[in-house]
Amino acid sequence: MTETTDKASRRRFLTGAAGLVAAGAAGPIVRADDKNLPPHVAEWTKQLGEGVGTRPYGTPSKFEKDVIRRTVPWLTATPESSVSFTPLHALDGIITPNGVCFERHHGGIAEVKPDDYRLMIHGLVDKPLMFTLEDLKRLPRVNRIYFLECAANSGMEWRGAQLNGAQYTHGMVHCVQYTGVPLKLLLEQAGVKPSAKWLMVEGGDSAGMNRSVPLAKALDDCLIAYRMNGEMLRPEQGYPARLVVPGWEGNMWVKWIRRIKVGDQPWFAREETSKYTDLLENGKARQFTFVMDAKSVITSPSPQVPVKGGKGFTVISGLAWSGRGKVARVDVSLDGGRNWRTAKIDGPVFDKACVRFYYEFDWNGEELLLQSRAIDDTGYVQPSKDDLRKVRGVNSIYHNNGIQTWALKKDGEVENVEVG
Ligand SMILES: Nc1nc2c(c(=O)[nH]1)N[C@H]1C(S)=C(S)[C@@H](COP(=O)(O)O)O[C@H]1N2
Ligand SMILES: [Mo]
Repeated sequence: MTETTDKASRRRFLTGAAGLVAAGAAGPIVRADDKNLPPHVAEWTKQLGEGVGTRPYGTPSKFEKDVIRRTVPWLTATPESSVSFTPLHALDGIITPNGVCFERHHGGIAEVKPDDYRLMIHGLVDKPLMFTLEDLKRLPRVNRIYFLECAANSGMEWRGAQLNGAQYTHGMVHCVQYTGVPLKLLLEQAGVKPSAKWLMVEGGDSAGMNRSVPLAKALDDCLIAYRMNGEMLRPEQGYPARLVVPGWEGNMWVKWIRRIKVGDQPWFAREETSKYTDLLENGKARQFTFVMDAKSVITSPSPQVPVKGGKGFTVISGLAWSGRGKVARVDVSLDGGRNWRTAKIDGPVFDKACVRFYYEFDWNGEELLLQSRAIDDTGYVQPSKDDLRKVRGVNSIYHNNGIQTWALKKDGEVENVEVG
């Protein structure tokens, strides 16, 4: 077969197949270096691949090397007290792969030796207890899928559109399956005294991060988790054990957890009252804003993943979550919030976990203003950024769950914008 007839027959083949493919996705493939494309035998088909055991702990394909946690260097003074963001734009489904879960540390990653790990429970208890990691693993365990969102997620967006990418505007969230011991079980073993109302929870990192957690929450659904997505916690996520506080702000999910002191009032660590409050317009501050309200974001298309191939059949994909319960519905708008349509939720819907939503439509190639809003099973509707500013002002950093707008331009590029 000569080059010319070869190309011509392939073109005929592609034209014939085009009807099967959604509009916009297909087009004649004409490339100079087409030796890997049908009807040729691709280079990877002509030789044996690497054998088993050459990759004892697998990593993603080298062609996915850009799907990584990223930082915004100007956000913080030091990398030890900083944040890296989940590449939400490049993921799908509801589970965040362990290697790309965002990290937030105040004193760097503690490298805790598992044999030297201890969890102490003391204070207003009948019997102070000390658990080793092996002790924790001997106890009954549960598996739960929960999102974790830093209270500062979207914090740079209070005064207007800032960061160009879902990874940066919304990437301080992850959702994994935890395996661990219900905290209730440990507290029951210690025997909590009737006067007890609060726990002081402390981490073993150099920040000695500590937080006050109401006893009622601890007895309700908190876990001492030692696994995520089946494997042991990653060092970045608190190896070998962390507190899981479902639906509540990330700073309470103390990593490398080493101590729980039971008390009758909140502890209020040095940093806690000063930092984790929301400053309002009138100079007052919101406090005890533990729950993360319903929120959503379109992850694709978004600034880091423009629409390729022009108009035609297009899938909008996004994530929604609520710290108050289940996501009941997600709406999508193509016109900046004037008209809303119900999105399709696909995959499991768990309490206080992310859900994946899709909206499929035929893009006419005109500019659109893409938005999503989450509605949870308490009836709460995710507010617009302006409605949120009316009650909170713009001075706070925390708890920005306003509706995100992406402008989809005619050339397929996407930009972070605000609508009035
Ligand atoms: N010991 C300890 N626990 C910690 C922190 C910390 O710096 N030290 N950071 C907290 C904050 S502010 C958040 S948002 C979450 C982040 O969890 P991740 O790193 O698993 O994403 O951990 C929390 N737990
Ligand atoms: Mo956080």
